[in-house]
Amino acid sequence: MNTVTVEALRAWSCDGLKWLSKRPGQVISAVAVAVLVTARIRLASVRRERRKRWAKIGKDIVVLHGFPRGRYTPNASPFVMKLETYLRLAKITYVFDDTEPIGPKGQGPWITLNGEEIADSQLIIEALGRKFDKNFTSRLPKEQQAIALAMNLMMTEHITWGLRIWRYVIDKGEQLRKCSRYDLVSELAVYLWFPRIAKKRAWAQGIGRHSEKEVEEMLRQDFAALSDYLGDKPFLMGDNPCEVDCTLFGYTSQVLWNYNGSPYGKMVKEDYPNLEAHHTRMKTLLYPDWDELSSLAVKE
Ligand SMILES: N[C@@H](CCC(=O)N[C@@H](CS)C(=O)NCC(=O)O)C(=O)O
Repeated sequence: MNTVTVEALRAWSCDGLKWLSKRPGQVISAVAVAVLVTARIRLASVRRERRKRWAKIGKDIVVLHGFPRGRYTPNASPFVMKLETYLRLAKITYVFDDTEPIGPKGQGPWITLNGEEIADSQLIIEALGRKFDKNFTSRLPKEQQAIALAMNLMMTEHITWGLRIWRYVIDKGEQLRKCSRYDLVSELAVYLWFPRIAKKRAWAQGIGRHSEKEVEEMLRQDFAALSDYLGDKPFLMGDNPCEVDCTLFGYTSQVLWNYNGSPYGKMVKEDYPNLEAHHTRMKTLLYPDWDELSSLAVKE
């Protein structure tokens, strides 16, 4: 390069820098956009790679995508617990993955099976039941099937909301953070974002319009109904566990282990001891590795 060209380049870059220094806002925005675009491209490529890996995991092996393991329970989400318990009850081979807990419908859990993604614990259980011929409820008399359906919905569409109110609105995620092992970003989300979101959603659902005491009483009625129906039977529908027992176990796992300071753990233990006994029965039957799964998070 001759001297004239070098001088021209120098003058040009000085002009450029001067031009940029007069527009700090535009420079910051351009850098921010570039960082965001790069991050999105990188994330998309990481997600593609993960999916390739999950698709190759093995024929008919379920990849269960859930939230990170809990400190006291295998999972702090009742829906993940419900699904994992079903997989164990049905003896379906699965691997647990917590790298992407939120699935294609914007919630967790979800699964990958032979490269196909399925979301929603209930739809997953139904799909697996059909595929592996493991629909336990369908073998029951119609009357019991109807009761199982109603109890399942009472838990997933009613008890869930009451528990969310306690976990996020009353307790502001404090116990959830204690019983989970989240990374810093998730911890911040639980602390700053979840309580606000949960409050809005609970209001929209309707339960958020009631007082704390009213919600507690509603949940007491739900637990009482479950306890009355269970009675002296080992499982809700009789001598053998079925899908609705997995749902109940998902919820008792939360209230008995992850809701310290709430009225619900005490309620189940003291007023509905057959629900606690059901929890222990399911845990003994299906989670011989409960301690390893839960303490795994603590030891790591
Ligand atoms: N109907 C869904 C409910 C799952 C659900 O509510 N998951 C919660 C975690 S326990 C979730 O992902 N919440 C995030 C959100 O709704 O934005 C199922 O049965 O899987």
